[in-house]
Formats: sequence, structure tokens, C-alpha cells
Amino acid sequence: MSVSTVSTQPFEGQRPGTSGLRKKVDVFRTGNYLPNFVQSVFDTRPDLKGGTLVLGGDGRFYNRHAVQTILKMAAANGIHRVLVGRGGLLSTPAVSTIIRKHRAEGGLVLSASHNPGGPNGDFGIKFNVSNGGPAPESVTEAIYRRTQDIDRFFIDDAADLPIDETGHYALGRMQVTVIDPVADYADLMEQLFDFDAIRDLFASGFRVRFDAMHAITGPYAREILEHRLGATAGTVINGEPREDFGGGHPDPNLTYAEALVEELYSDQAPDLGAASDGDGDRNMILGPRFFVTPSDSLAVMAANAERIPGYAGRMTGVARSMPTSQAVDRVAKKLGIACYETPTGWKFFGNLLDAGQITLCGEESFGTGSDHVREKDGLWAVLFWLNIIAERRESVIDIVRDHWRAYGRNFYTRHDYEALDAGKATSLYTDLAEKIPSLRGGTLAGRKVLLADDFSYTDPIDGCQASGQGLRLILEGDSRIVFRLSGTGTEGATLRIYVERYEANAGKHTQATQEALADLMEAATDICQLKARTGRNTPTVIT
Ligand code: VG1
Ligand code: CO
Repeated sequence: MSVSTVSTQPFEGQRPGTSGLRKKVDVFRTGNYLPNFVQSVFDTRPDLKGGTLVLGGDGRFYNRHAVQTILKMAAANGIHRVLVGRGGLLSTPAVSTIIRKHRAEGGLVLSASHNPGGPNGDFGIKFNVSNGGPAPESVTEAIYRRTQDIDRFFIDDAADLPIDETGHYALGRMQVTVIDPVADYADLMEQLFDFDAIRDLFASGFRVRFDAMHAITGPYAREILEHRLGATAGTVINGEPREDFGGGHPDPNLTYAEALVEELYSDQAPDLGAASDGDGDRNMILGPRFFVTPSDSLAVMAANAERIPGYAGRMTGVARSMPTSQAVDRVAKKLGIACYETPTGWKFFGNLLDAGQITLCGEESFGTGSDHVREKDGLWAVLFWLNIIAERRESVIDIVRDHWRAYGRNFYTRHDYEALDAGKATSLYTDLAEKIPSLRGGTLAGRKVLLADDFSYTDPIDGCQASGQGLRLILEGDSRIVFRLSGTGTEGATLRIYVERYEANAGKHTQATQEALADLMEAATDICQLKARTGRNTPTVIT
């Protein structure tokens, strides 16, 4: 067994986006594309040498190959120990759990999250730091800089390790422990939630359908919902992780979780429907014929946190990403706790969580989480909802409607225009950015524009600044329009338009969302000249 030094040349475009480096599988398979990025991580993070690394992914195509390559590179780079999930599998929140529990120096998550997988799909890699969370921008930028001048990588030319059996192995001087991907995570969930109460809820006949979308959460949901909590066998559907996610798009929303949505809108609807994404950090919550917007979900969770053992008496504050609706702000105000507004991407919550400034946080993009780990967490959110229901014994729809009565309703929608021509989308966005400041003081959809800017953020803990985080128009009456270009796509560009309107009058809360927001959405598409500049006037995804 010996270490080879392999000479290599930099690749363009290895800058991590909103959540790691995501590209088409073919790009990752080009020459040394993967080794270059991994070596850049090792070169930038000297503390990994002699330390522990957690490794695993969502099981998509190329996962197994990448795991074997990274293990050999880790050994050649002097990493002391790697904890790898059996079969190379670990959900994103499980990686975060394991880094924290085993005090690892960092982790590599192999996933392109909700992007489709398979040989023609996407692959991705993300580096998480020792708090269990995604590396902050200072770190991802340093890694990126290294990718630009990398000229060699180290690899051990050992045979592949048998990663399908738990146990201890040696790779050169490095220890490899193949761990059960689920156990640490499931144990943590048991500490946070009242499993007895949820077990009673299931025993009383409450029915759940959890759609794992052939991605990573299948084994986690089966163990926790069916085995530990006694939900009926078959509660979890599409529970086998597959390399191509069964040909589907593992994104838990009304468009891609089609079969689940159909069941929840049918006469046989279970009491709660839920789905998670490719890597297990997103969640969608449904009741019979009812969809809980992620922004409302965060607000409901915050308002009910006192009922949950892991959160009672310890809510310090909450945070939401800028485009997320302001529903949770109202809860924070009532609870008398802090509320922060951060740029899109979980990495911006890390410092606030570490400093104990916030307990819960979330994004409109089906992401909710807390200080139990440093990633958003899909199954955790489902358990949180189950625990609330077990305590309140009310239906999903009643809980949300009751919330609106108490706080008012923030009508909210996001329209995505995917796979736009990148050039056209960029020029639309740059021109809009130029125009935005001039809109202040004017009127839009009959409402005065109170603020019009490009969102920038100064981290309250370390003072780091992030600018260019989304164009926002704040209108009278707590209405908002926000524009962003996606930082996770791999095909052309995706424009996201987020629209929000507050309604205090309970008599108007049952209006259909799209109808309630139609005038604001029209103003939004007019302002950016969407149709004229992209030829599109129908979004690809509405949430
Ligand atoms: C999207 C979401 C963002 C989320 C990110 C990663 O980013 O909007 O809220 O944090 O995906 O989620 P963007 O830049 O495409 O809007 V995941 O489940 O892909 O890690
Ligand atoms: Co994800």
C-alpha cells in the first residue's frame, strides 16, 4: 500500500453555491474533477489531518464511487479516522448529528439534494465544519481559491473497502469505521420528542403517510416511525434509496411529490402526509386536502414549541431567511424573543445557533431546523408536527387555522422559472437590480413601496458581510415582493419570485393563495419584464 502524488490541473467553476458544489454527474466524472475539489478541502483545512472526518451521501449515482475515492484520499492526506455510513449512506442531518456527537473535525456530504440523480442527473459535494453545519462563506471561498491553483492530489492506491458491513477497517494508517447510518440520529430524535405521546397517537388510529421519494430518508423514517413509534407497516412509501430516485425528482413540493399529494387530496387521505428530499433535510407537511406552507410551518412550530420536551423553556430566538414569510416574526414578537433575518442558505444560521441566539430557524424552501444539529432536518420537522398533534389532538388544518386566527395570515407563494437561458436571466436580473432603488416611494399594486433594495447582511456574531442576497420590495401592510436567482441549479438559470401579503381579517383567511396574491404577482412579473425578456409567463413550479 502506498501513497501516490498525482499531478492535476484546475477546473473552472468549482465555487460552492448556496449549498455546496453541484454539477451534472458528467462534470464530476471528467478527469480529476472530484479529487481536485476534495484535495482543495484537505489543503484548506489542516485540522483534518490527524482528525476525524464523517463521510456519506444520499445514495445517488456516483455516491459509492466518490466514497471509495475520498476514503483513499483521506488516508493519503493523514486523516486519522473516517466515520462512513453503511453503504456510503448518510442523510444531511445525520452527518450533522454524527459530526457533533463524535466531535469530528468535519464532514463531506455527497448530495445534490433535491436535484434529480442518475447518470444524467446531478451530483454534489459539500463540506461541513466541526459544529456540524455547512462551511461558512469564508471557508467555501478559501476552498474555491485553492481549486484554482491546485496542481496535485494525494491518493492511497489501496483496494476498495467493504462499506456494506458495519465494522472497523484499516486503510494504511487511517481507521475507517462503517457505522449504522440511522442509529445516532434516531437516538437524538428520541431525546427531543415525546415518543410515548406519539406512540399513543398512532395507537389511537392516527394515520401518517411518509413519502421518502426513493431517496435517503426511507431507512430513517422506517426505523423511527414504524419501528420505534409503532406506525403501521407501509406508513413509509418509496422507502428504498435508489441511485436515480426511481426516475423522480426528489423535491418535496406540490409539483414533484405528486403521488403523495394525490393521496392527501383523495377520500382515503391519511391524517398527515409528509415528504422529504434527496438528502433528507427538507420537509413538506400536508393534512387531508390541506397544504402547510413551509413559512407557516415554521411559525406554527415556534408558537407550539413549549409543548415539545426538547424545546420547552429554552426558546431564545428564531431566524428565517429573507424570502421566507414574516409569519414567524409575529410569533417571536408575541413570545418576546429575538427574530433574525438572514440570507438564503443554511450556512447563515450557523453562528446564531452556535451563539445560542436562536433555537428554531427555517426557510420557505421546505427547510426547518433547530439547534439540535446545524442543518435543516426533514424528519425532525415531521416528528415536531406529530408531537404537537399528539399534545393538542387537533387536525393539521385546525392547528393552522387556529394559528391564523391568533396571529393573522401571511399569504405566501413562490414561483420558480426554471432552466431559463442563463444570459437572459442574468441580464433581466442585473437590469432589475439597477431599477429597484428608483421604485422606492412609488406605488405597486395599489400599495406604497416603503423600501426597495438588494438585501445585504452583516452576521451579528462575527461581523461577516454578505451582499447581493436578493432584490426586495417592501410594501405597505407587510406585503413584499422578492426576486432571486437560484444558487443550486445546474441547468441554465432559475429565477425565483416570492410574494407575500398579510391579512389580519379571519373572515378572509380561507381565500385561495394564488388568488389572494394575484395582483402582487402580476406587479412582480411586470416589473422584471418577465414575458418580454424570457418568453415565459407560466412558472415551472409553484409553492
Ligand atoms: C435553494 C433554496 C434555499 C436552500 C437551498 C439548499 O437555494 O431556495 O432556501 O437553502 O436550496 O437546500 P437556491 O439558491 O436554489 O434558491 V437543499 O435541500 O438543496 O440543501
Ligand atoms: Co436537501
